Amino acid sequence: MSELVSRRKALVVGGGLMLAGCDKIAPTKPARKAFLGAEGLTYRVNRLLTAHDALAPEFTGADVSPIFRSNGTAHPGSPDYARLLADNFASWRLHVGGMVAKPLAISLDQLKALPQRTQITRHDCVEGWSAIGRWTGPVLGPILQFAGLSSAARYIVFHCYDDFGGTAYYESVDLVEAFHPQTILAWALNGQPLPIPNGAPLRLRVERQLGYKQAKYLRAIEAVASLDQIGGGQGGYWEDVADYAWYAGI
Ligand SMILES: Nc1nc2c(c(=O)[nH]1)N[C@H]1C(S)=C(S)[C@@H](COP(=O)(O)O)O[C@H]1N2
Ligand SMILES: [Mo]
Repeated sequence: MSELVSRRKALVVGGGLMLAGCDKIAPTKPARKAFLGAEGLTYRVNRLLTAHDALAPEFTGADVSPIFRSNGTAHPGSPDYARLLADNFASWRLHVGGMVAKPLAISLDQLKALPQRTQITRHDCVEGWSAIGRWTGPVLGPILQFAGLSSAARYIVFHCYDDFGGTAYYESVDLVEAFHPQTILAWALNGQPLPIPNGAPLRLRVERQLGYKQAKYLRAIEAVASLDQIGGGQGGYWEDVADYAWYAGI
């Protein structure tokens, strides 16, 4: 943090000096404000990416598991989900809200029209099984930026369609994971639309994290400054009910 402050100061001084040289040809104040605003955002996003950029291992097509088993919910039981399924998710929307300037409601077709990433990764469940799958979908970071993520947001919460005994499944990650290049919203597994047991129509893949973070049946994404008011306050369904660690890497 202190390094961040001192580097910011250095940049402010640098910007000031540079602009001081241009005093005679341009009004300095508005230019300086614009420069610092854009630089501040880019710098912070860059800092998040470069300080925590380790990639999860990726595999080849030959490594893909013949069967990718299902765990937890295999079919959300709610009438809402049944209705979405009935029209093959044509009326499904991913809501992006909370601390964003431009809340979004994105259709499956719109998600598929974005630049896609495909990655073959290993899923590790804490219950003691693993499977390798090929996942395809848009990278999450640009979607958050497009929605105008507030600079006061600290966590991204994923709300799901399924529940256990009336408690909805949810998960959350910090901005380092949210903007990681392998964090995608997957609509395909092994080249096919997600099967219902694996989270149709859309699930999170946050590849440096364990199985329970890979939220299935996505309904909404919410940017928040604190997790205190979400669910039981521990950042996820299993974190709330079974003391799973909020951040436990593979
Ligand atoms: N919405 C939702 N997401 C979920 C779960 C769930 O029950 N509901 N189970 C989690 C757990 S513990 C694991 S291991 C993986 C399982 O994903 P799979 O069913 O595709 O194997 O999904 C995770 N995401
Ligand atoms: Mo799991």
